[in-house]
Amino acid sequence: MIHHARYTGLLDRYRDRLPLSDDTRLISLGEGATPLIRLQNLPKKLGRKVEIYAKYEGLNPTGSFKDRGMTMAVTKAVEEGSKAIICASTGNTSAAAAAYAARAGITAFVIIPDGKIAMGKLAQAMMYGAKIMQIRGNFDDGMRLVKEVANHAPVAIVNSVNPYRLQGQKTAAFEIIEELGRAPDYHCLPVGNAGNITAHWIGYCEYIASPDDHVTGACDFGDGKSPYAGGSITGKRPKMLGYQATGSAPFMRGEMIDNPETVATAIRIGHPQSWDRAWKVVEESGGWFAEVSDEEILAAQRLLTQHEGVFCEPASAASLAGLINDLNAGKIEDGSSIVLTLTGNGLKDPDTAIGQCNGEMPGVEKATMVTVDADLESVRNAITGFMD
Ligand code: AN7
Repeated sequence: MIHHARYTGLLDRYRDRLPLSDDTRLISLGEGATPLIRLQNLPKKLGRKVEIYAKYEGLNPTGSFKDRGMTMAVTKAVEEGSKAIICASTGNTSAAAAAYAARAGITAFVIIPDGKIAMGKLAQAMMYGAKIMQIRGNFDDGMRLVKEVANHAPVAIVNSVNPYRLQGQKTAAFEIIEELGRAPDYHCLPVGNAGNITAHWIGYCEYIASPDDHVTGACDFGDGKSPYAGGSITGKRPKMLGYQATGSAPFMRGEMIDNPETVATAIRIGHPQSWDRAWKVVEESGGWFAEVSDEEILAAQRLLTQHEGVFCEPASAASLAGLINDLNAGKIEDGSSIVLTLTGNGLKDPDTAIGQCNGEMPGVEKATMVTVDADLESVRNAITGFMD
């Protein structure tokens, strides 16, 4: 007999640890179960004896980690009778909201910053059929408007202020623990609204009972201890490292900022929605926040593609850029295991990718590409040319 266990998404997989009942209609696209890729070349290149794993969230159905939270949030919105959802977004949330709304047969309204969203994400929102409002403003303006509008219209907010989003996103930590048999020593993430770093910590705290538990009551962010806390295994939880782009680094400045800028448009956010929670995560886990420059972000994106064959979007590369800085600064000891969350797929932002390789970027070699006639002779000559 053929053994078959069809994977049907993270809600079904982690049903016992999520706010679902047996008869809830699941709105799913088979999200989750993303690869945890051990980096083979970069640790050597960096000259360090550390284990680095990349959790490649860009392989979710709409190409980012947002699908984990959106399957949960849209499932609950539909269960509660909503016919429409709304979000503000730097791009990935809008793509995910649009896709899951289409799947559910409801309407998605999305508010995006005019001109500051990567092309792949805009293409997705359009194709999935969202009602798109481009605002002359940034993500933070959009977020303010979404909260105001939701008071006046019968729409469910699916930004990460919706608690179901973080419930879905915490499952990434479950998958990592199950694959490694324990938590890593360090977990590195890019930080925008700080929902994802918070969700990962919730996941780690629920799944791992810590023996030296100064964090009893962790995941209690003031709204009561998690009903899913219990601990499937005993062990250490990771130190959580949150990296921001220098021009969009309110956690480093210690206050909200009004005009965030960065090449990593996904994290061009000055007023993070999970401010207090993220501070608590970093403090409880013994981790830290740090900032990385746009140049470091782009260099890290190239390192991952050219030395590991892993293509993530710029915001995601902030996690590697920050890790490299912290390794070089001696903040992470040899023998450590480290997980990087690569939050989004490199295909989301083709303009930035091509811009890195068209010869216009200082210090970066132009992509090796020639245009030749469609005959054998020309192609043979081109190959000979490349070999020299
Ligand atoms: C690729 O889509 O906020 O710290 O509106 O798309 O949980 O906000 C995107 C965020 C990191 C930051 N990497 O995560 C949006 C949005 C990518 C992202 C983040 C985002 P949070």
